[in-house]
Amino acid sequence: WATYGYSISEFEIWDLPPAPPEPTLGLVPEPVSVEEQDATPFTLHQNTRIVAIGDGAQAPARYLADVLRPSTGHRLPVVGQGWGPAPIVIEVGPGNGPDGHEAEGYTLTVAAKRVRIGADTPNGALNGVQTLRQLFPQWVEAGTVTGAEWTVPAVTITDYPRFAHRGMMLDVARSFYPVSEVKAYIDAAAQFKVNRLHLHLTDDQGWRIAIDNPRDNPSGIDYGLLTEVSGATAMTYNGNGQLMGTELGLTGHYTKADYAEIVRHAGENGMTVIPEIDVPSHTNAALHAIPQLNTPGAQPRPKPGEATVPHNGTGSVGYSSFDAGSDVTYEFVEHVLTEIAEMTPGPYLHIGGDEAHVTSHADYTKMVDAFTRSATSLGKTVVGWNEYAGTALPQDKAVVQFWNGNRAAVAGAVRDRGAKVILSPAAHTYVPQKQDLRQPQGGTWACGGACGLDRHYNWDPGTFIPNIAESSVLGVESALWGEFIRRLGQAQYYSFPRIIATAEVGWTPQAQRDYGDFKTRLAKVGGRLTVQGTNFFPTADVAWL
Ligand code: TNX
Repeated sequence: WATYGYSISEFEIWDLPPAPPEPTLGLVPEPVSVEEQDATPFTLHQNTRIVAIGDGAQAPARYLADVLRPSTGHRLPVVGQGWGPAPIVIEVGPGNGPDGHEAEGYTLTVAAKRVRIGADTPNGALNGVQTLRQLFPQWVEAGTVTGAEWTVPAVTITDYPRFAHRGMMLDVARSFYPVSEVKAYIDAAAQFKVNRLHLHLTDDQGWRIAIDNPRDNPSGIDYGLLTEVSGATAMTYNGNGQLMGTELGLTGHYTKADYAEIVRHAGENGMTVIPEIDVPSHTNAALHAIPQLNTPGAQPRPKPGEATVPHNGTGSVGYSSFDAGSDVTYEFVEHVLTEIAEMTPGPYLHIGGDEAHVTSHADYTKMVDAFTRSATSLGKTVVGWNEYAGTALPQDKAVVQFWNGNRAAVAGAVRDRGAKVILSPAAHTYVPQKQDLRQPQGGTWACGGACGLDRHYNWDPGTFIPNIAESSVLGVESALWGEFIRRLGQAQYYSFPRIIATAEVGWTPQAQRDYGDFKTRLAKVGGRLTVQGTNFFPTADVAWL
C-alpha cells in the first residue's frame, strides 16, 4: 500500500460507521457515587404523586412537577404524607442527606415502585431533583406533551458538591438583558447545579439598577439619573465592528421590582444573587449621569442626554475613575451599596475593583478601603476582583475573585487576612474567549487561540493558587463579559457547553474527573439542550448524539 501513499488503516477508518456511543446515564455533573441496579426501572404514570415530607420539601417537589408536567401531560399533584402507589417522595430534614454534606448533599434512590430523594435542606433536595430530571428520557425537556415512555433506570446515588460556590457571572452593563432573558439563563444553568448568579450591574457603558434618593442627601445627587441617563446607554460597536448598541434595543435597567423578581427566580433555582457595583474604575456610566461625581472643572463624560456612549463605545477597559479626593465619591458609593444591600438577601456585595488603569495606587487603595468598609458595615461579605487582594481586607470576611494576574497576591490575602477565593481564571472560565476559532465573535487573548472545552474542563481549582489550602477556595465561576456578546441566544452559544464543564469542575471530586468520560456524558446532554431550546456550540471533539 505504500505505493498509494496512504495506509489501509486510515482508509478503513473513513469507511467504518462511527463507533457506537458508550452506554452512559449521561449525568452531569458526575455524582460522587452512582450504583446502577439490575432491576426494573421506575415508570412515571398518569396518576403518579409527588409526596413532599418535611419543612422545605414543597419547593423542590413543585420544581420537579413543573419540570415534568409540560412534556408528560400528567397532573403530578404535590401532596403531603399518605401516598398512593408508586410515588416520588422528596423528604427534607436533618438526617435525610449524606452526613457531613448537609448544605447541598442528597441521596436519590430509584426502584420500580418508588423514587426517593432525601436531603437535609431544600437546596440539597433541589440538587436531587436536577439529577432525577437527567435520568428521564431527553423528551422530558419538551415544552409540549410528548408521547414517550417515562422510565427512570434503577439507581442509588449519594452526592454532594466539592465546592460551595459554583457560579456564573452575567455582564448586563455592556448590553442589557431583560428579566425574561436573565431567567432563561438561570433556568439553563440551574439544571447543572450552578448555584450563584453574579450580576455585573454597572460598567463604563451602562448602569442597570434603580437607586432611590436618600432622605439625607448632602450633595443633592439625583440618583434617578443613573438609570434615566445611563440606563439608556450601551456599547455601540464591539472590537470586531459588530453592532451592539441602542439600535438593537440593548439598553435598559432593572427596577427594584425587576431585581426582586430575579432574586426570587434565582432562589427558586437554588441560586444566590451576588450583585456587583464596579468601582472605582469602570465607572464612566456613573460619571456620565451624575455631574457631582466629576472632579470639579471636568466635563461629565459623555454629556448627559446622549443615547449611546460615544466615548469609547468599543471594548477598551480601565479608562475611567472616581475621584479619591472628592467627598461625593464616598457619599455616592455608600448610598448605592446601602440600597443594593437592602434589596439583596444573599450575604455578598461585589465592589469590582478591577482594571483601575487611570487611578494612582494611593487613590485606588484609599477608595477601595473605604468601599470595603461600607460593604462590611452593611453586614455583607465584600467581594472584589483580584486587583484588590492587597488592600485592607477585613479579617476572615472578604472574598477575592481571581481572573488574571498575580496569584501570589491572592495567596497573601488568604494568609494575612483569612480571605476566601473564587476562581474565574480567564483561560478556564471566560465565556467570551472563543471556544473554537470558527466562532465569529469573541477574544483569543486568554489562551493565545481558542479556549476550548478541554481548557475549561482540565484544571484543578484546589491547586490553582499555589500555597493555599483547598478549604480557602469557595469555588469557581464562569464569566460572561459583554463586549462581544449580547442577547440570550448568543450568550448561550458562547457559554454552553463550557459552563457545564465549569459546573462539573466545581462539583465533582478531582480524582473522579476525566475529560473523555465527561464528553461521553455531555454528548447525551446535547439532546436535552436541543429539546429544551438551550443554544449551544457543537464542540468539535464531542460525539453529539
Ligand atoms: C477584563 S475580567 C475585565 C472586563 C472585561 C474582560 C473581558 C475583569 C475583572 N475585567 O471589564 O469585560 O476583561 O475583556
